[in-house]
Amino acid sequence: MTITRISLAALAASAIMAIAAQAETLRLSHNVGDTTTWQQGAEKFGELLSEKTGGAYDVRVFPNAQLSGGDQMKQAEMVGRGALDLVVTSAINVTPLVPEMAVFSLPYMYSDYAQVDATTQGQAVKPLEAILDQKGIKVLAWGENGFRELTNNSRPVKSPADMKGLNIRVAGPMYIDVMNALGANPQQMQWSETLTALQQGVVDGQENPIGAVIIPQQVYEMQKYLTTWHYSYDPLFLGISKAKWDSLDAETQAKFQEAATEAMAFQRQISREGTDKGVAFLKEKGMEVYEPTPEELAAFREATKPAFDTWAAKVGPDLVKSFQDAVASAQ
Ligand code: X2X
Repeated sequence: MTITRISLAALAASAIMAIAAQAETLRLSHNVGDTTTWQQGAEKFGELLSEKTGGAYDVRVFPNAQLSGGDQMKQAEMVGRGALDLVVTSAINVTPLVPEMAVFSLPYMYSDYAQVDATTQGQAVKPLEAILDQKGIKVLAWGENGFRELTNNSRPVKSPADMKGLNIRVAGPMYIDVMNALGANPQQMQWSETLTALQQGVVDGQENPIGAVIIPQQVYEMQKYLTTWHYSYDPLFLGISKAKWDSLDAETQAKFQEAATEAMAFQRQISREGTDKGVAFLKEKGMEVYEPTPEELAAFREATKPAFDTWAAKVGPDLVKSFQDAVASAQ
């Protein structure tokens, strides 16, 4: 009796070890710090995937674009050719590979989350998913970086005139045009170098979402002024290399899909919660927060219109129109 018990236990233990030994480790890259909602969403995906596949897969999360030498724009291309298994990144970082991805972040495309969800959680994103698929990236689910808000260390910004001459770090090419339209001096820089640049005063300011980035990366430690101008929205997506995806059987694919959908729903939720509570938190931390009136927002929208038009042409009028239609349907 005792012997049977022992050997059963030993058998169970060796079975567990065999499963653990067989677990395949997938590498997931993202390009912000490990305190962010990007990291939390990525970790959640790993947990859910492991659960759903009985431990067959293990996701290792690499923050700060470590796996692409600090280059946040290179991750998508690496996933595309199968050099990385998985990526969580924002649409902006994919615009060098797929210019159409700029559609989300066109200045003042959206004014609220209902409008955002009408696109990212609906049919409007399907043509983008098809383009990414051709580049070797299968989009599993859409998450959220969020509405990008301006911070700087020089002065409160209430109008386009206040932007004149400010040195603003930007992530990608569209924002160079937007900042130029506002009279600021844009400087494109990797996120991984931006915190140091802000600290050392190399640039006066930057723009990023409150819940996903500004708070978890403690941007308030080095920036005095924040303007909630909601000028540009930025989604995240969780993507898998098409080569990896195509190697999975249908049942396993369904588990990846479920894990991704749940993880990105969680990630959107915590980003929004962080943003909702964020302004009060940032004031507590000593930031001077300016929330523009509807008239002031209209002035920013008007001033950024030339950049909207330039980039709408690059994105393509049909895609822009389908996004605008989805946005209008949410009202
Ligand atoms: O670099 C940025 O500003 C960030 C973190 O928001 C992006 O990845 C676009």
